[in-house]
Amino acid sequence: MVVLADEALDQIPLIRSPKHGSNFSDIPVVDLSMPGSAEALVGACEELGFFKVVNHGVPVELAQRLEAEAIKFFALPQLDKEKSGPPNPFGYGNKTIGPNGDVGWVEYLLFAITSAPLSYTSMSFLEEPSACSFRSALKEYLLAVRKLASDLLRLMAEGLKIEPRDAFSRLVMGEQSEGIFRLNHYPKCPILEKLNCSLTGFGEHTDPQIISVLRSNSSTGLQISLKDGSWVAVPPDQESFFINVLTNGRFRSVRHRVLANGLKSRVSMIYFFGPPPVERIAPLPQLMGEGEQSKYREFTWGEYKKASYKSRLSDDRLGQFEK
Ligand code: GA4
Repeated sequence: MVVLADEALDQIPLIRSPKHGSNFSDIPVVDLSMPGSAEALVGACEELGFFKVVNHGVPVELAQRLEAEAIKFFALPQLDKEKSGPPNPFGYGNKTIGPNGDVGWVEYLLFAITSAPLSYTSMSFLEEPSACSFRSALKEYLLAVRKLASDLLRLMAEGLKIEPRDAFSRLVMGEQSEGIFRLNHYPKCPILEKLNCSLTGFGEHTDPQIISVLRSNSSTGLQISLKDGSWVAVPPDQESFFINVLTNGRFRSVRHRVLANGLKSRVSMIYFFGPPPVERIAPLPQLMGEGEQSKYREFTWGEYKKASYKSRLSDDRLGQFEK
């Protein structure tokens, strides 16, 4: 066992993997400017549940502006940041993830997002007049990414030949739909340089929502798990978005984690799109084969979310709804 002489690190699992794990060059890429992008998107969802989007129409500057604001916030004295926490579940969090004992080498801001009209949970630091540039960067970014998610969900319906074309997008764009936005900062950790391992930044998990849109700076760290259970590193690309999708069993939601290698800090921003709490989660009849039964008993997003918050990050959250 490796013992780190830093109390703050004691609780965080170390992962014995080479610092710069092998890069995975086969991440499916969906180019929104190309004909056939709907089919490419469906293929990627079936195969991996994870893909990269290019030519997405979101100006790179929007993400860069928000990233710069986030860096300013995370550079504040710890006590100032903590005025916006602890997350219950929204607010500023440091090392603790969720309510059930998960920890990681990460600090973050979690916002609840309502879609129509767009609004987000307030936090103590956002009330300051000096947070005006943060607020405007956040709003513009959320609006642009919301449009991207809606385009992707329409394209998915097109690729699956589902009518109406907004069958998926309306689930997550309505007044009652529940979005979450997460700004993560994985700080440098110089002590790791000497060890041939990484710290868990964000432990392995699947996202409970329907679609998540991730953008990070150019630091490595994100890994996904392939069907054979092996972990591969996703090469960072600050100009693209990485998409994680879940739809009722036909598409899988990819298991992923973030490692903090200690050398360079990583900043990521993820917008998670969920439906309204009363929405029933069930396979679309159009996607079921003849005589095929759903593997799961019926449940609402509200019930699923409640169960999620009782779980640990790495738990199989769908398992308890199996028939
Ligand atoms: C994983 C995906 C999102 O980051 C998140 C996470 C949430 C949290 O950080 O509060 C959860 C986690 C996530 C699933 C299980 C529960 C809830 C932490 C946790 C242990 C914001 C989300 O919606 O679910």
